[in-house]
Amino acid sequence: MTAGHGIIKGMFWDNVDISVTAGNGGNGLVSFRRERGEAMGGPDGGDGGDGGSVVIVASGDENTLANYARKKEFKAVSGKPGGKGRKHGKSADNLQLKVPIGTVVYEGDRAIADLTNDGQEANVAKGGQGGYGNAHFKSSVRRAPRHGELGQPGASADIRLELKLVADIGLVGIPSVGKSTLLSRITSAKPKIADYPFTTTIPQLGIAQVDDKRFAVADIPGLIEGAHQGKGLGDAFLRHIERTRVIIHLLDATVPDPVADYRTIRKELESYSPELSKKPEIVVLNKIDAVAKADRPTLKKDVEQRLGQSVQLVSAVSGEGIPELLRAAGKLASATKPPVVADAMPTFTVDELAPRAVSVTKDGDTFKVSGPRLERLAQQTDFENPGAVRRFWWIANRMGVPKRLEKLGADKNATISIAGKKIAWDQRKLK
Ligand SMILES: Nc1nc2c(ncn2[C@@H]2O[C@H](COP(=O)(O)OP(=O)(O)OP(=O)(O)O)[C@@H](O)[C@H]2O)c(=O)[nH]1
Ligand SMILES: [Mg+2]
Repeated sequence: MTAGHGIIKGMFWDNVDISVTAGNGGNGLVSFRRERGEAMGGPDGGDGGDGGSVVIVASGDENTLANYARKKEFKAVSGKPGGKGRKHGKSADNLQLKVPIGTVVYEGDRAIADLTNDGQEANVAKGGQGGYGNAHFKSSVRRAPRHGELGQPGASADIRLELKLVADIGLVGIPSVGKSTLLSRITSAKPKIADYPFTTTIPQLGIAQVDDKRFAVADIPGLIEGAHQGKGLGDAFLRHIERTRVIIHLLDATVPDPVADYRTIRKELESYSPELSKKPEIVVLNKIDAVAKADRPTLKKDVEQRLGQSVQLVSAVSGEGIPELLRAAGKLASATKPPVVADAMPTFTVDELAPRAVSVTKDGDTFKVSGPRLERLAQQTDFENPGAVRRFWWIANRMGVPKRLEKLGADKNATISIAGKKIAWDQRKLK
């Protein structure tokens, strides 16, 4: 599946790669009150504001992913630094990226969010937390803390957005069997209809009413043998029926061998995905108006025998057999759960709930320390500031890091790498 193949085949953007970066947290301020007659007042540095996250939001107002076709990088705003007088820096707003309902968000091959409802959100890059100002570190024993925290960097991620229409019923078949004619018959959609193959180049959606229930029906471009290798319009459009509940497989009753067409399509469905080929299916012989009444029972029987399953006879043009087909499809759809691609909504930041686990490894002359909590602390530590360094090592000590460094043979000149920073290990700071 190539990204954005839709531009060639009719400007229907349904697959885009973008990169997102959240805003950094604002730095906490180190400052002291200045009052008349006092050499130095208490610490009054405020906390930094949080950076904005990048949030993908499903919206009924959007139909394609075209907004993401040209612009590829999206950055949320950073939080403001803390101010004097304990002034809290302003937190930044989240950057909201609107996408059509039915968009699946991928990171690599993993689907991380499946936005099937209007307003549903996925936070794909969490904004950095603001750092504490020095006022925060004041205590009865530490009246004049000279360090604050740096803001935490915003998370970033490369993600792929894929639009998969959310339909109950998907129409499949080789070109010109009458899929679009059927869609126009059962819904108010007005797809293009013509007697040449590949008339439909972009998926179409319509709503069909069956008794008191409504069903979304998706009409997709015709498939031919070798579609999974890119023949015809290829098979990438099948993603739009990946989560339909039911497939209506349309055959042309007027061709010499509709069963051969059936097998061709089944093979393509199977090579696209085993899940897709397992969906409940209704097989339909269309264009029955063009078959003499007397020949219809024999045709039905013959096809059913060769397929080993029942088929329905309809005419999308005259309307014959359509109510029966709709009722059967509606019943099957109601009885089948819609498949969900992904329902987890993780974010790409270090997990704050992660255990305090740290790992210490040796790589040449450097000692690598990793672990979500300590890494976050390191990101927020200004290693030029002695007070901040003391706090870092105090916490690292409680997590058992120095002991493990010693075990690996680190001495007081050792260089330690953590969260992309190279820091010195000065044991004296502990004592
Ligand atoms: N006689 C008859 N002709 C039909 C019927 N349904 C469709 N057709 C004709 O078949 C031709 C193809 O119809 P489409 O609906 O465009 O077929 P399609 O399956 O959507 O084709 P692609 O979009 O190319 O995959 C058109 O000329 C239609 O008028 C039918 O029930 N009876
Ligand atoms: Mg069509």
